[in-house]
Amino acid sequence: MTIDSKFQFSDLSDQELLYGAKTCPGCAATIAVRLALKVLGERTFVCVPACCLAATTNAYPQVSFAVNYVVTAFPATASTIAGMAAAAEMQGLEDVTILGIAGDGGTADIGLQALSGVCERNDNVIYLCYDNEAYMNTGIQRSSSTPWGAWTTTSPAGEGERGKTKYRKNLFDIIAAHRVPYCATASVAYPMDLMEKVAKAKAIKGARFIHVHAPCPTGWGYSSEKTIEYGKLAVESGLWYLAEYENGEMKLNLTPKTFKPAELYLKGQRRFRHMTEQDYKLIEENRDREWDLLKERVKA
Ligand SMILES: Cc1ncc(C[n+]2csc(CCOP(=O)(O)OP(=O)(O)O)c2C)c(N)n1
Ligand code: SF4
Ligand SMILES: [Mg+2]
Repeated sequence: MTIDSKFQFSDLSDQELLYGAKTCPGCAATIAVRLALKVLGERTFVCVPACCLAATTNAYPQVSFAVNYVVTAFPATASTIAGMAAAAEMQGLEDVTILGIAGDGGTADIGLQALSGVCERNDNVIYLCYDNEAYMNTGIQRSSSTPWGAWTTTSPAGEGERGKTKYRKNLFDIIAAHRVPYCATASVAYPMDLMEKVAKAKAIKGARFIHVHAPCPTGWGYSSEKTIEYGKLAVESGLWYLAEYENGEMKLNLTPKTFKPAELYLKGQRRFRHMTEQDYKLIEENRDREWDLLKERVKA
């Protein structure tokens, strides 16, 4: 499945603004950030909270970001970038992009209140959430973005326990409900679509949010060369979707005619290895309910 993207390889800068990060091989978080910075360019001021990205891009005396970069407290990405945007405005810096980058825990859980404030005030920032579906940096604890049934150290699976017992929070819907100028989901497995969305966000003023699905070989339990394969399978099986909210309207960038079986995505990952046929079925039923709701909103 491909998406018609206006973003072309010829648009791609060969300038590297993120390199030397000490992430695990196959880490999608760094792929997302590297691609985003290629689009945003060197006049970008970045803020990252405690998360894998912060832990792996500051191995003293090295810093992996070749742009201005600050690390903030776990809940404070949105409030820090709000302050950075205000400072940039006071200094008359009109050619800069203020970019917050945080994990799913830092965004959907502890950072959500500050992010809601940014969206409500329509602060002039881009917020990119790389979603590896758990708190990876601290040893794989569940977040509100961890999918149903996934094993984590705080949602165990085994005798009588079936992994996470709650469905994930829909961050895209939450941010869109703030009526921000631009909000999108993306995946590292669809890099042109991801970069087109970053380019679109760059050209818009106000609060912009991009939620990037970011497979994690270490936390999900698969071998590192399969990151893009799993990213694609998530979309092809309908367990992640590519969408945009712009000018008050929701749009799907890719609608699979038929979904691949969820089992294809789930069965090779260690975090789902306890799952049964019945679990796959429940996941597909929930997927279908979610897609029905999604299609209704796109029609409206
Ligand atoms: C107030 C506070 N609570 C807990 C922590 C410990 N902590 C640091 S990073 C992290 C998890 C981050 O998860 P996520 O945002 O999903 O990023 P990831 O590690 O997955 O990249 C936690 C719990 C902290 N730094 N500050
Ligand atoms: S644990 Fe996952 S998100 Fe963290 S550095 Fe390793 S691959 Fe990347
Ligand atoms: Mg995470």
